[in-house]
Amino acid sequence: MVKRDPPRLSLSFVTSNAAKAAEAATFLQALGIEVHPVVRRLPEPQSERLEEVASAKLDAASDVPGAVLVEDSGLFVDALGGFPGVYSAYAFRTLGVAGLLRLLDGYPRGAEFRTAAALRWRGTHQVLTGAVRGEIAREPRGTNGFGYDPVFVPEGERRSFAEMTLPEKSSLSHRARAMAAVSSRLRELLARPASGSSKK
Ligand code: ITT
Repeated sequence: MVKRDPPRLSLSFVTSNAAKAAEAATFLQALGIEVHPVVRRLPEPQSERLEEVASAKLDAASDVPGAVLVEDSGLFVDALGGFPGVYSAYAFRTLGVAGLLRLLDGYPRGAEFRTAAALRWRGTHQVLTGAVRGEIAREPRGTNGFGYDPVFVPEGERRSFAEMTLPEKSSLSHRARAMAAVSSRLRELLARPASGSSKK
């Protein structure tokens, strides 16, 4: 029997955030998917749903040829009714991690990090998600990662994401879970070429 190598998959990942691209690329490359970062800030609509924001970002990248991946992530804090959520980038620029900690002073610390990834693949538009529950730390800890990593402690861990190596963060993270879903969907689409779109 002739043994065939699995087809080589390749995606352009469009983002303004180099650290995010590096995380996604490392994770997907380990699964045999080549990732080419395209550094660009895509317009984001005002929406309450990460999935809609990710979808709109993908539409805004219509000039990027071939298979294209974008994602939108957010930190949803229970005691703040899900804030900063879809406003996480704005809250990070304005309040910063210190401002978030001040808002949470005296409140329960439960939170969830979520990613919605939107993929354009052979004319289809797919939206896949990943999430991780955790807690907001009392003070920033660690120097790895980016954004809210110093204050997010994933469930079952004592260390913040910023105290973990990239492989450790990727064994648990919202982004890695969304990228794992992207990889599975790609394999399904390759096995059974799809038509139409799936936005879920
Ligand atoms: P894009 O160009 O891809 O939109 P961005 O940095 O604006 O890049 P998001 O809107 O998805 O990305 O991110 C919202 C905010 O959440 C932003 O301040 C990020 O730094 C932060 N963030 C996203 N993923 C994170 C992660 O894995 N760990 C810590 N902070 C994260």
